[in-house]
Amino acid sequence: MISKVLIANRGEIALRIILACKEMGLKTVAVHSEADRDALHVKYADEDVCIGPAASRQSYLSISSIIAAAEITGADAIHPGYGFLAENSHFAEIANECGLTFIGPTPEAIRLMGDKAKAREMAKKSGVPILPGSEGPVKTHSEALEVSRAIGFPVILKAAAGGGGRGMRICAAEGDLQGAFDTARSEADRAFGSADVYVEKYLEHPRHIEIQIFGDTQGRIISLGERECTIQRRHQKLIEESPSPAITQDIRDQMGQAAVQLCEAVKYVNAGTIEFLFQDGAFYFMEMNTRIQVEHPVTEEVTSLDLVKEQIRVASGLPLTMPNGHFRLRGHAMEFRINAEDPVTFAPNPGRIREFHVPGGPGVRVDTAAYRDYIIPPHYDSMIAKLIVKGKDREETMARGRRALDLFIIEGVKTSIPLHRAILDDPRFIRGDISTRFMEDFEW
Ligand code: MV4
Repeated sequence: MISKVLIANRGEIALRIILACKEMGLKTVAVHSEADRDALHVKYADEDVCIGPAASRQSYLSISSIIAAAEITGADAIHPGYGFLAENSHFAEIANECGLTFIGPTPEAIRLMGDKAKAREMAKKSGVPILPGSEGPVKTHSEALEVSRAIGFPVILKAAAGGGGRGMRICAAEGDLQGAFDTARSEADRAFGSADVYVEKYLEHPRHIEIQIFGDTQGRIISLGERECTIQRRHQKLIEESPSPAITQDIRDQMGQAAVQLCEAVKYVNAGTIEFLFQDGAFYFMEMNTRIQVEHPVTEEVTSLDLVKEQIRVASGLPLTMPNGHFRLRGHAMEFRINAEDPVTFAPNPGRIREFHVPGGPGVRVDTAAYRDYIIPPHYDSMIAKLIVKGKDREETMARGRRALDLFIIEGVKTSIPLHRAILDDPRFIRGDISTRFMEDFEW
C-alpha cells in the first residue's frame, strides 16, 4: 500500500495531487526549485525538499534529484502530474526499479505511445479509424511523395517522436513536399533526437476531441466521455468543455469504444487520453497522452469522479470505483486556462500578483496555486489558474463562465481573462460552430 506520495511537479497540479492525498489519508512530499521556495505546494505538503536551481532541467526534470528526495523522505510512490517527467518512460522505469510506485502507466505503455508513428500503427491494428497516410515513418522524399500522391494533397508531415503540434509541416501541393520533408526531419532531429516523420492526409477544419480513459490492474478499461479541446492557439489549449456540442451519443459510444479497444491492445493501466480529429461526422485517431491532463477537471465535473484519487487507487492495485455498465455524462462543464500573459500578443507576463480574488458561487471551481503577493517566476509555464464552471446545460455553463470571469480579480500581471470573456460573447462559439482555425479568425 502507498502511504507517502512524492509529487514531482509544481503549481496547480501539485496542489491538486496534495488534495487527493489528504482525502485518502496519505502523507505528501513536495519537491521544489530554488525559485519555488514560496510556492503553495511547498506550504501544503507534509515535507519538502529543494531539488535544485530554478532551471527545470536542473530541478523538476532532474531524475536523480527527485529519486534522491524520495529516498531521503521515505516516500513510497511518485506522482508526476503533467508536463516535466510525466511522459518520460525512463523516469517511470527508474522509479519502479527503486521500489517506488509510479502513479501512472507502465514504462512500456509510455514508450510505445510516445512514438506517434507506432501509436498510429497500434490504433490501426486494433480497429481504430486513422487518417490515410504512411505505414510507419517515411525514410526518403520519394517515399513521402509516393504516399502523398496516393492519398492526395494536402498532407501533413509529423515527427514520430513529437506530439502536441511540435515538429509538424503542412504540404498543400507536390511542390512543397521536398522542402517540408527536409525541414520537418531536421527540426524533429534537433527537437526530439529522431528525424523520423510520417505522412497523413491533412484535414482543413477539424475539431480536436479527446476521450478520457482509465484502466486498472484487474484489466478493466473504461471510457469517461469526451472533452472538446478545439479552442487552441499555437497548440496551447485555451478552453475545454464536456460534453462536446458536436458529439451525439452514438458518436460518443463509437469513440469511447475505439479508445477502449486501443487501450485493451496495449493493456493500458491508469489515466490516459486518446486524441481524435473530428470532421464531417467522422473521427480519426491522432495520438495518445499517457498522463493526467491539465483539463481533467472538466471530466470530473460531468462524471462526479475524482480522477487523481482513482489514479492513486489504481496504482495501489485497487480496482476502479466506477460501477460497471454504461457511463453517462451529467450536465455540462467548461474550463478556461488563465495565463499570466498579454491577452493580445500572448507574450508571458510574469511578476508580482498585487490583488487576487477568485470567484465562487454555484457551479464554480478554481484550481490554482497563486495567491495575493505571489511572484510568478519566469522559468515555468504561464498558466496561473484554471476556472472550471458547470451547469445543467451549455447555456447555463456559459452564463456562469461570464459571471465568474467578470468577478475574477487579478491585478499586477496581465492575464487571458479578457480574451476568455470575449470568446464567450462570440456568436460562433455560442453556437458551438468551431474548428481548430477558430483563433486565427478571432477578432476583438
Ligand atoms: C492534424 C491536423 C489536420 N490534419 N493532422 C495539431 C496538434 C497535433 N497533435 C496534431 N495537430 C493537427 N494535426 C491532420 N492529419 C490539424 C492539427 C492541428 C490542430 C489540431 C488540434 C487542435 C489545434 C490544431 C491547430 C493546428 C493544427
